[in-house]
Amino acid sequence: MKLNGAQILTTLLERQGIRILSGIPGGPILPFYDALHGSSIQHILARHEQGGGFIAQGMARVTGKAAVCLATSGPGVTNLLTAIADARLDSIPLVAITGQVPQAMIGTDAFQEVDTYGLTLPITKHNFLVRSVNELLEVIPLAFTIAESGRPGPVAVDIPKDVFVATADITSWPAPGGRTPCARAEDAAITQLAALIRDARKPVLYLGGGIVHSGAADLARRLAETQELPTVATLMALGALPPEHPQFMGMLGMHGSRATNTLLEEADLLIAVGARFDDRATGKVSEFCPHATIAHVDIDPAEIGKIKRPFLSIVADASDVLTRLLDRLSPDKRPDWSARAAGLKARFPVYAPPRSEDPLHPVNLCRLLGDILPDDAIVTTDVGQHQMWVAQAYPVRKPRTLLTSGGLGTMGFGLPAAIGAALAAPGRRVVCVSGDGSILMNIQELATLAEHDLPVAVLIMNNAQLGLVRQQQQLFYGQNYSASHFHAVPDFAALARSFGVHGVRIESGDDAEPLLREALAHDGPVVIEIPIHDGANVLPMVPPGAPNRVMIDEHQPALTPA
Ligand SMILES: Cc1ncc(C[n+]2csc(CCOP(=O)(O)OP(=O)(O)O)c2C)c(N)n1
Repeated sequence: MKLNGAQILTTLLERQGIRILSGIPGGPILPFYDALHGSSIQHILARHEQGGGFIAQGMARVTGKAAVCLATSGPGVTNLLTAIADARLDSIPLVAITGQVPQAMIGTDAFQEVDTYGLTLPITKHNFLVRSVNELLEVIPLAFTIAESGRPGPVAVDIPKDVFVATADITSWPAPGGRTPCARAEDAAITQLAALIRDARKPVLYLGGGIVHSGAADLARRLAETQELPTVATLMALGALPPEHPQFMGMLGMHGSRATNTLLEEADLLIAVGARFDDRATGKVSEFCPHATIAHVDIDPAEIGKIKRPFLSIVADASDVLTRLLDRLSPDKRPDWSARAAGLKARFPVYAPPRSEDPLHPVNLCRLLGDILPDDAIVTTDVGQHQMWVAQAYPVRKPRTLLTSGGLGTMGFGLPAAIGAALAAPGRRVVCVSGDGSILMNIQELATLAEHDLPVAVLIMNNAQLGLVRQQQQLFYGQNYSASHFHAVPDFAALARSFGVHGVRIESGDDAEPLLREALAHDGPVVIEIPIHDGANVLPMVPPGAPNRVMIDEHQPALTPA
């Protein structure tokens, strides 16, 4: 069968099981859009390539499967870079397919030519420049295999226009790519880890995003239960254990609770699984878990010893390690340590004034959202104070129900990621919690949302500020508020309506609960703007670079600058 490159790519993606992809067309990639026209694949027309990239990320983060985004050469590619880099830092399987000028014009400063290969090299797990139509048969399945195998990540595939239009005789199709099994952990290492746990008096289980990627949350919960292990999570692992679980201590690090960070100070064994000792989690690394022996389980050998040298390391899939570890350990009790953890947890809850006094306090709003939404609702966030309030106070009960830009911390992530989540999980309620700064970074995707009439609610906590910046300036820069306050803030409800999206504004004197319930009951897309105090801070907070025991909290709200 004679097919051109665009038709071959379309068939390869169909055979991969791709049902939906997102992007924006342009010259060099137009042959592919032409082929897509007759395909079963639904194309979501984003309004900015970064939006398209985050729509794909939303799909990938909900399903765990690689999702696809498209961009044309030049500005299409440069617009997409942030979403690719974001996927790299959070280990999200993404296949970014980009059009390139014809090969004969590469290197001539042709119209809309950029070196996509060069630009994506440092921000992808792997990247390809396809040089012939036959190469597509090898490269496309391989791109999916690389994106999903081991530690997931983004793969960029740059395809020159002449490759799209060249033809080839196809006699057979390659098998679709996909996750390949990784090497099993050594028996001896698992036995050693079991012994460390058995001998520990004050062990703590430290879960990172790898637990979610590996689908190992249930195994981690069983380990925590059978061994009485107090368990802490990074931002990316929230949902691995439900917040009310007796062993769950919440998020650690810069905005973790005093209870969590204090417990880690006392631990004698730290079992890190799928976690990368990120600086937001560890604080000053040399003083992180000062009394603990460290065991580090990670699928990526590059993570072992990158930040903290472990006593024992196991390079393997978390599911494999935890399954075999559970087989080796009989149930154990640590009543003193459990009581210490429970006591700290009870003593240092996340601070909020009583709801009746201050229903619009952001922590109370996040709790209220948790009361209203079903357990399987998907919450996305943007980046800033609102993100941290969600992490601290919204009850994330299941893996893959909180989608947030953890590693890159990209403002503008939330709305398009919510669109992707709604596309990938039809029938589920999706809420994007955003700030008045972040939402403007991809506000154009309200048009995409309106076009597809998806059940996405966008809740904007409006403090007329870049709140997290203002907070740092208040605490660490002598209240020198440089470029953190907005003097022109749009009417977000009216803006939403102009996009064809239902818009609601809750006023500060309103009874928030019934209004929020009513707005969230709206079937289609809705934007809910809520004014919040412009002085509210995310507390506790560990000053950047300080050890985690140095926490500013509501009793000590400000520091003078160094
Ligand atoms: C693309 C991008 N630019 C800049 C930053 C730095 N930054 C981090 S938080 C923040 C403020 C976010 O403001 P807003 O979205 O209103 O949220 P708030 O903190 O007020 O809740 C800024 C500017 C960033 N994370 N991402």
